[in-house]
Amino acid sequence: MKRDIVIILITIITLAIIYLFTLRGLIYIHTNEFKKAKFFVEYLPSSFPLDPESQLWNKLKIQKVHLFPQSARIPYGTDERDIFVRAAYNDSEVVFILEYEDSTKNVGGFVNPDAAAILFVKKNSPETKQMMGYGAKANIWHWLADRNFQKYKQGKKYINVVRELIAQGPGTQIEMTVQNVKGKGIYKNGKWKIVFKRELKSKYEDEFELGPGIPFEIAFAQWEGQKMESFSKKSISILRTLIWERK
Ligand SMILES: [Ca+2]
Repeated sequence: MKRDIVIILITIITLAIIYLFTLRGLIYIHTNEFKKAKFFVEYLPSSFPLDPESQLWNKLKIQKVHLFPQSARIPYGTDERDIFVRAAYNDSEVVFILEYEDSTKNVGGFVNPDAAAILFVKKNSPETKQMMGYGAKANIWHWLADRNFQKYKQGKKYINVVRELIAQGPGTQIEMTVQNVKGKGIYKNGKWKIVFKRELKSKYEDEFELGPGIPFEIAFAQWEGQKMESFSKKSISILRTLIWERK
């Protein structure tokens, strides 16, 4: 009996030590990445198609963005993942092309739709965590595979494939009354490729003006429909400083 208690105690202490080291490691990774993280938008003097497979995107550098399971709010995210992002602006528009592996094409039905999002928040705002803004207004572009299917496969032209949202902390997101982000996703060879596009100029009160000289931070999120992910059950990146490059 006494021996059993000792074994249980040793097991608990060992697990506690492993947990603390893992946690410390994660905090270290987050802190270090947070300090140096940047995301680049390249100047590309061309009109931007909505086609995720356009050859034009090959001119842009691909940036790997690591995602962590959302861990601040129940239900938590499930996985660490990588997505690959290209981005460009011209004199009137900005475009982001997201690409990531997904072994299942989920466009609704019995499971949730696959989805991805981009968040913008003004730099040096009160600390913004977990994608939805935190004491500071955020703009969110939320692409959904079911809407994508309805628009491009079922011909429902009036559907916005990307929801443009405003948020000021988790659970506060509301859809803007004017929707200005266009999007299109293609699923091929076990990968989603998604284009998000918007005019740099703001067309709505709470919509941010984007472009060089305006300091912003950016983050990305992804939901795997097959794992019934939606809302806070997602994988998210840390915030990165948005750099508008002009060579
Ligand atoms: Ca999926």
